[in-house]
Amino acid sequence: MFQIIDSNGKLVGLDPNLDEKLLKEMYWWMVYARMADDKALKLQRQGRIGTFPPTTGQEATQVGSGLATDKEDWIFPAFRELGTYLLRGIPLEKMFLYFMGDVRGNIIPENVRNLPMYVPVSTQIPQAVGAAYGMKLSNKKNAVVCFFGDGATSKGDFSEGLNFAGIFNTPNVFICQNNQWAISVPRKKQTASKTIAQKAIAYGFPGILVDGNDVLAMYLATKEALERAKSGDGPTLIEAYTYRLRMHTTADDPTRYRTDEELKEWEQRDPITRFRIYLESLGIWSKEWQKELETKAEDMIKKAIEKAENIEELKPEDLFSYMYLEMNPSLTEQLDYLKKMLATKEIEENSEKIEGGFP
Ligand SMILES: Cc1ncc(C[n+]2csc(CCOP(=O)(O)OP(=O)(O)O)c2C)c(N)n1
Ligand SMILES: [Mg+2]
Repeated sequence: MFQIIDSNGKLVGLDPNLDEKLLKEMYWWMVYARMADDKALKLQRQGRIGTFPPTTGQEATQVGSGLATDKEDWIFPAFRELGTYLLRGIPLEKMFLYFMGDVRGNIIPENVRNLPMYVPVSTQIPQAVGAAYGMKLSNKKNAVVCFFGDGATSKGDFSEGLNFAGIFNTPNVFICQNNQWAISVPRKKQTASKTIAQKAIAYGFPGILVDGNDVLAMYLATKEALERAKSGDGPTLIEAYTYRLRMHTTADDPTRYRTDEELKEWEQRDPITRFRIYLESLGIWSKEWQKELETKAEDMIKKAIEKAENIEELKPEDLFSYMYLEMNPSLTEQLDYLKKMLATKEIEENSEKIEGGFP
């Protein structure tokens, strides 16, 4: 397994000699994503957002790979990539809106090349391959990073997508966040292969098993895979070996299917703690800086909640607003019908208030 720093924050691989600014940025995004995740869980428990899939424990996978991308690259996500979303420039209030069930959470800023979340497991994979093939045909020098979980690898879309990518040598980087569980199904019930990374061999391109809790290893592995993709050398599969420290979603109770010992073991490998220790050994981390980051994150999270909770309410007509740029005749007819219905309802509501009005 490719690793640069171990669970104790000790350098075990080649020193990548990354500049201090980048190291600090890595730490910041991980702290921000963890704190946003904490807050989202609380908001769900207070009934202020709906069902939500926490990312705690997987920050290094998401931040390391995300920071290796260029603005021009595209991201096809699953639904557990909060860290990548934030660092690519999607405001946190969008995430809150999404989990409040507000469609505007899915509207990605124009300059951000991230697709909205894909909840249907694995469906993003063939689409990410198609997009990359299109880029190849039009001689674009960018790449498509596609995220999915260990559970996604047993679906047909995974095989079809990776097979196509291998044959057509598409500029794809596939990142499997192997967090050991697909809801209550353990990784060993997903595939009989020893690793997920090795599946790449059968599709005819490289696969690499990476410590997904090591932000430096994830950064370097993704950077190299992106360089391969952009220089025409084709796809790479990265298996990010990590762990979901919390529940699958807020509707799940993991104590019903996994042990305390397992959880405790993985808590020892926390991606943020180990990176903090490493940064401290370089003289980059201090208590004061930590406080500074936490204050900044708290403030940003507070503002994001305020924005999401105070957004103008959607009107029933907005059901039609976001699917097509121009509506087709059948939808126009349906919208007219809805408007008439709403108008009638208004008349009925008013009539109840008028003495002698229709009951
Ligand atoms: C096609 C499809 N089948 C089933 C589900 C229900 N479902 C949601 S997440 C999930 C497990 C996904 O596991 P994994 O791919 O490992 O991702 P993780 O949740 O661990 O991040 C399932 C079965 C779904 N969303 N889509
Ligand atoms: Mg999983």
